[in-house]
Amino acid sequence: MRIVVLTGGIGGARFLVGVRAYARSIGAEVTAVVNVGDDVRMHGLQICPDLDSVMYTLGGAADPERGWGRVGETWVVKEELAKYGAEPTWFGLGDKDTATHLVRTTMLSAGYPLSQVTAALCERWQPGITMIPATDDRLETHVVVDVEDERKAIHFQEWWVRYRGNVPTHRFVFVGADAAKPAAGVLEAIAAADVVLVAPSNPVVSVAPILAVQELRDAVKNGPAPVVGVSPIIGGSPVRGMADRCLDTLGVEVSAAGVGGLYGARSGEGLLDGWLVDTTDDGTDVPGVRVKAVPLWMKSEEATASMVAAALDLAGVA
Ligand code: GDP
Ligand code: FO1
Ligand code: CA
Repeated sequence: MRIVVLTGGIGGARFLVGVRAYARSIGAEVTAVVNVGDDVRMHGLQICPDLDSVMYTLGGAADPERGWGRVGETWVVKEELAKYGAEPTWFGLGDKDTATHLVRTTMLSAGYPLSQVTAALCERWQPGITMIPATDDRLETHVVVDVEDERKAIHFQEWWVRYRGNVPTHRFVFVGADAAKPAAGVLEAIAAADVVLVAPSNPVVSVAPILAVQELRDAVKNGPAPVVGVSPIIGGSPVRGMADRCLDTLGVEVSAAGVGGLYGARSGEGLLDGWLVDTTDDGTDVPGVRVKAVPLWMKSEEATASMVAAALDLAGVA
């Protein structure tokens, strides 16, 4: 069996730990199509937070408390940059993490596409799945905000890390999405998939930028594989992260029904055949979509693998 997962960073990475475990138990192959909208160039380095969250988590090297970056990280580079007054000082580059960005930026500068760079980095981390960025082209999430009485678009990282999303926020823009093509291998993986899973990732700033690549979205929507999503919202709570702020901006209810409706039914204008919600959200209705309720707290690899089994069951491929 071939499983394709559309994923963001921390939530998606934890989900993929369960996907990998379940896939191993049945001899399935897993390809993760990873969001690049969070990517940013800082201090001359290309930083890919969602790719790195997935790579470090599956490589057993992620910091479990912070969720992003490396466990056992040190911050000498960050302190030294601050002593030069080198902006932005609000963004932290860990020393170990910096080595990843150096290798990545060197390879990109030499002309390798991000998909090949990612494959090269994964030779070290052996994530046990195939990781592909949604696109090799530039695609960045920017956020239209009001700061100091001025309306402007800032990078998603500035919105989240500098302002913690606590600024009047109007909309999210996926800069470059119109021209972006799926990265090498993405369309092939979707065409060969037995099932496409949408991870319990942030629907607005992790999954939407992936689907903003039109050919990628069309391939999922019109492809042969059933599409099942997993709700990132449990009992009206985003568990951790900023999904509530993002959904508020879109005027979408922070609920399993709200996010399910945002993705919509594949039989209509949307994407989903099935929608997995938590047991506290049993009774959730998404028109045109099969909904099933199972525990969705990713508290262990086993618990998460059970979610995956339920998702494949809902897809009719278990
Ligand atoms: P990011 O890119 O690092 O923000 O991570 P993702 O977008 O992949 O995932 C973040 C989302 O994961 C959050 O908005 C939460 O809604 C969701 N999430 C985190 N932990 C859990 C969990 O245990 N269960 C479920 N269902 N969702 C979770
Ligand atoms: N998050 C923070 O809250 N503060 C930081 O200084 C920070 C730096 C950083 C560096 C590399 C990286 O891969 C991620 C980093 N993050 C940081 C996490 C990141 O801002 C977001 O959590 C994700 O982009 C959301 O998916
Ligand atoms: Ca993200």
